[in-house]
Amino acid sequence: MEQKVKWSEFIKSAAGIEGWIDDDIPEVLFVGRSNVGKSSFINALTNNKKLAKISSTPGKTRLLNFFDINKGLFRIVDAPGYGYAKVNGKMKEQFSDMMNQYMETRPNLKLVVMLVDLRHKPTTDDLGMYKYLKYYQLPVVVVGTKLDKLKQNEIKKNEKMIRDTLELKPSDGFIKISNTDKRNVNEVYDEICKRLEVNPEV
Ligand SMILES: Nc1nc2c(ncn2[C@@H]2O[C@H](COP(=O)(O)OP(=O)(O)OP(=O)(O)O)[C@@H](O)[C@H]2O)c(=O)[nH]1
Ligand SMILES: [Mg+2]
Repeated sequence: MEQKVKWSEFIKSAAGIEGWIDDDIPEVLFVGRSNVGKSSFINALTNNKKLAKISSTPGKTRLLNFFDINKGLFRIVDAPGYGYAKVNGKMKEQFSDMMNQYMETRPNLKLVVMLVDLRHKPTTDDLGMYKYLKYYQLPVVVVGTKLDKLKQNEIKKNEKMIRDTLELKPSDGFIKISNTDKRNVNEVYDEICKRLEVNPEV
């Protein structure tokens, strides 16, 4: 696979507004259920297995993690996953406060990539997240992960199930990927660059 991301670097983690970076670089927020493959995607895209931590204990991180892509072309913001049963009420509250604050007030936020597992019907949490993004009129690209786990005859069927369940708008992109075999990972990069109106060739 051609390597489109020539440079990537972990910048910092932040729990709230005091940790955000004060500049004009556009940010792409990655949201999705715990275990869907947000961190794996960041590693697949950057061809760096160690960049984002792939956690064996989901629901542990409560921070937003900022990554530089191609020296200031844009930043990826990796968010903790939602829908993890073991987080208690207090942690859930902290999570949503942090996420709401970021999504509702961050001027750098230009695009949200929402990841869903291609094998499953979107959950109530997924629906809630999608509705929330629409309510705040945030541009969304939906990325279906774990394409490698689907049988050929499930691909179209599952895409339709996800589109119908979320009631996807025609303006929202939908890209099916595998972080394992890297199928369509570069397509997500191209779509991000298109939405941000930045030059993908660096
Ligand atoms: N087969 C397959 N496995 C994947 C794919 N993407 C991620 N995984 C696996 O799914 C598990 C969770 O991946 P993560 O990238 O840590 O998921 P996450 O969304 O960052 O999870 P949280 O950080 O808990 O929110 C890991 O075991 C990955 O190896 C994929 O496209 N195909
Ligand atoms: Mg993660």
